[in-house]
Amino acid sequence: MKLQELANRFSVPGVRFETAHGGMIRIAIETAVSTGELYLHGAHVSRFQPAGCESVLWMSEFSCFEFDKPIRGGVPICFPWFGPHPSDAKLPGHGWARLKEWDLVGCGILDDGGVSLDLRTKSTDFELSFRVEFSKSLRMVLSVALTAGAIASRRFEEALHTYLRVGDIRQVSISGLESVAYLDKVGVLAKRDASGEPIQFSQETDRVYNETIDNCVLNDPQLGRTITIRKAGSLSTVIWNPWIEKSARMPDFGDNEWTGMVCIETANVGNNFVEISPGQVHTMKTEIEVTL
Ligand code: TA6
Repeated sequence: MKLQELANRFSVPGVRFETAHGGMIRIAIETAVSTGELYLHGAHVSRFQPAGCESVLWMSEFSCFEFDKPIRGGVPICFPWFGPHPSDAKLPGHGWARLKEWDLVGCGILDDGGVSLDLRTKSTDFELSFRVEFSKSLRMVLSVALTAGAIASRRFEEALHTYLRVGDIRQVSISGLESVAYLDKVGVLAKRDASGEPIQFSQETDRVYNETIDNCVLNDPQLGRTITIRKAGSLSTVIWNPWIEKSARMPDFGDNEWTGMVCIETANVGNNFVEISPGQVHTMKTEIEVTL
């Protein structure tokens, strides 16, 4: 749907449709409770800022805005696999959902004056719905069903790969996963016991915590805030900071940007894959809330 059609069909106070980087259609939200942005490319939330707070999501200054590439930062939707494809290296990392042009199918005003957006996309096998609520907090709901006529169940992995802005990664801590064992993906894949303490960062960190329904709290002394990441329908949480060498290897990630971000990803990956049968809908939710 073109810009003018969108504006005509979804005329809601505080919602603006614009052509942004790379000619991509971006939805800009500006209300009394928060501001935000979402690209139809990948249904990619790229900005969220509650009133009275600094921006919450991190975006790379070097992100590509090309239709065959993912946007770097914000909240990429990883689906139906996480990381490299298990058997075909030619397929895009983290699946195809973040490379699709999603359709906006709904736009409304929330009780608190925020804005809700409803987006959809599909493939041969799956139908995806994504609801984003730009409220005092950022709420995202990813729902997955099999396409009509499916006769067999199918498995998938998924992640809302949220990039959060931090003052300095070397000063932050993440609580909520102290009692959860994890898969360490840095170097040789290794299972690690629960650390028993909040996560702090002094090197490249790439961890998959499985069998956890716990919320996480990011404590950022430099920005003087905590960010709570709540979740439902998710058994995995992924924690990532690329640190120095990996940042330098990524063309869409500035060499010095690693100090200002951390990923806390609400997911179902690895042994926590999801399997749904025809007629079933699986929903994964996350809420990101800032406390000053
Ligand atoms: O979620 C962490 C991770 O799987 C890392 O291993 C790193 O590859 C990151 O995702 C970013 O992946 P991308 O394909 O977006 O560069």
